[in-house]
Amino acid sequence: MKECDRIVDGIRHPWATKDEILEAMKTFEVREDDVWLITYRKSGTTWTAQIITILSCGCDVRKIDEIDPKDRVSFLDVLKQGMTEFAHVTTAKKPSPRIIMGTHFQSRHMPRELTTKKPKIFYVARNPKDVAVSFYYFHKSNKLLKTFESWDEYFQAFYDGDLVGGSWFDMNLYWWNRRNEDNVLFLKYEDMKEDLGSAIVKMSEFLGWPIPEGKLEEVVKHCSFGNMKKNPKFNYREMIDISVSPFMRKGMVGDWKNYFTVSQNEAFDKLYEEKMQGSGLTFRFEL
Ligand code: PPS
Repeated sequence: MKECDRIVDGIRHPWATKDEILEAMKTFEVREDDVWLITYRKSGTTWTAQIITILSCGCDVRKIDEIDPKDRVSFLDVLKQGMTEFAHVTTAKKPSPRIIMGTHFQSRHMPRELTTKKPKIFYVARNPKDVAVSFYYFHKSNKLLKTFESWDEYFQAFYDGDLVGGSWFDMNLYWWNRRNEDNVLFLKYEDMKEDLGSAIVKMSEFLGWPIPEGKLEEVVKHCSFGNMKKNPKFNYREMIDISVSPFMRKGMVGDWKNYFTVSQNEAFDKLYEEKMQGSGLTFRFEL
């Protein structure tokens, strides 16, 4: 059954982001030795989470295969099906150092202490046109999100920033403006796609978790789209109807060209220019 989403403080939230969660974020305790992964949805969360987890296991890829993504990725934002306790309650009880993955809150709803404490924060950004397409399929296949009648209807909602999680522009510009803080690493999906090895090295240096000699190639292979797609753990069957669209869909840069009409593309480019003007934040829309 598809449940309804709703607007709270001007931002659309999925049904699974309960009021209790939004309230708890105001006082959620952040620890200086936490590692956080923050993204706008469909920007490479699962991919980056996998890399961080491998780095946390000393790059032993056999160890990671024993870990279920559900057990390591603490999505604070939602009460998932089958969960008996809110993720923020479980996470508060975890010993340090905690790895807190997959938080999609806009700044006004994220834990307030993320502005006063200095945990390591990864922010991953992806060009908005590919995010839009990926998110479209996520709406179609996700058992709990609204299905749009058509791509055109969906495109308008994305353009208006009226999807769950709010505006792509607001979230990405907020974190871009914090990119120079020494505890923030701003990554781009397209850079990871172009040269995953360099991105992994950067991440390892940021964390201070070294890659054992000779292991980098193995980690790169393990985190390739083809390899992750083969792994049934990433189908998230309890949430996704994979007969509609798999979670690991295409994993590419430029798929938007198959969906944006010429007029949608022109309208979006105009909006993009207006919103991004003067920010210095740029994206590649093809590789
Ligand atoms: S979510 O639901 O917000 O957590 O989704 P998220 O994980 O952020 O994004 C899903 C998209 O990332 C792609 N993906 C990858 N691309 C390249 N390489 C690897 N290893 C990889 N892993 C996941 C995934 O396929 C989704 O993008 P699309 O364009 O839909 O394929």
